[in-house]
Amino acid sequence: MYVERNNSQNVEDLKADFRENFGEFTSSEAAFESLIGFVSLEQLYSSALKEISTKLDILDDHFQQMYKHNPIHHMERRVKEMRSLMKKLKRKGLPISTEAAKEHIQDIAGIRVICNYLDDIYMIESLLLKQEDVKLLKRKDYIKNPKGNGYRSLHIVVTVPVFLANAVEIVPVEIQIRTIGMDMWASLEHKIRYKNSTDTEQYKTDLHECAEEITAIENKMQRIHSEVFTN
Ligand code: 0O2
Repeated sequence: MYVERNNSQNVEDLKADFRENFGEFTSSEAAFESLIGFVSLEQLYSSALKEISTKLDILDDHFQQMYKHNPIHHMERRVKEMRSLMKKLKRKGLPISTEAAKEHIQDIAGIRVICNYLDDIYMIESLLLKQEDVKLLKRKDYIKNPKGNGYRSLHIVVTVPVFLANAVEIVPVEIQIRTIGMDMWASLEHKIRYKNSTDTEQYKTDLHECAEEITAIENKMQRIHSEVFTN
């Protein structure tokens, strides 16, 4: 099952984003060209997301057929909003251009794969990386090495070819693979962090404890699941 985070912006939002960054362009024609470029970029990265999602769907279906187990609970995918993309380019001191975005930003296309059990995470990763058209660019294992605040998730950036009418583009996709528990934790922590209120500090310890408790429960459930269903 997919949850599509629909980031398509309306015309007024697009105009506002461009007005904000208009100083970067030498003329209105250059700004217009750039706008067109960003719109095509969105389509390219959205196609890459479809390619990766289909691969993951096929793996999940085949796993169910072979072992009566679905490793994937659900998936969420999104193309980064143009506004956040421009902000990220600025933050990194890069020009507001599709060339800079393509070269330096690896999370324009993002997919979150929510798995049922801990072992499913690494199994999905390994099956995906075995596919010869999928190449690993970057890997961060925040499960083996959780972040200080308790955040856990496996992050990989892979490239996948997208076959267009007149070319083949090799497009990076960021994949975050995590369990239902890790996802529940990350959603709450993200919401609290972006609430921007001064009293969010007080939840840091609680959240850290939650992360440890979730880890303990997930390890226990993994052990039970493996004992019952392996053999
Ligand atoms: P959004 O809205 O989810 O896209 P980068 O920032 O990508 O250039 P880096 O350091 O490689 O560089 O990023 P990393 O560590 O792989 O993490 C990027 C994404 O992971 C974040 O995206 C979050 O989605 C998620 N993430 C990382 N750390 C945390 C955390 O402590 N809490 C939560 N809830 N999520 C985290 P963005 O861009 O922040 O936002």
